[in-house]
Amino acid sequence: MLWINISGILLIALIVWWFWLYKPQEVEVTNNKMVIRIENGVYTPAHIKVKANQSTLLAFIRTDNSPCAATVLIPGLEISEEIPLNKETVITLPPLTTGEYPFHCSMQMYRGVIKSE
Ligand SMILES: [Cu+2]
Repeated sequence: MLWINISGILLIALIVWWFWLYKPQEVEVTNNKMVIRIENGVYTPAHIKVKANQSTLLAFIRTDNSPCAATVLIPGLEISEEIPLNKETVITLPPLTTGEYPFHCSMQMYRGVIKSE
């Protein structure tokens, strides 16, 4: 019986951590360019910090051959870009006002966010 209680407590701790404590790591763009890898179902990095009012280059490299991963959409900026396999594809972001700009694949399984500040 004891292990049921222990695993219950561990499960609750995990849920608390996941929903309230976990903050994905943000990566700040340096030299106005950031390389984002698309592999194993995720964007790496997925949380990108850019400087406001300044154009930024995002270079996507896709090694994930899932067809869904082949399109990156940034709805807030009306950007939709095809990302061929194993080839660097550069998207130029216009100068952004402060805020958050989510980006995702065509089915929204791969997700990331650009934070401008
Ligand atoms: Cu997808």
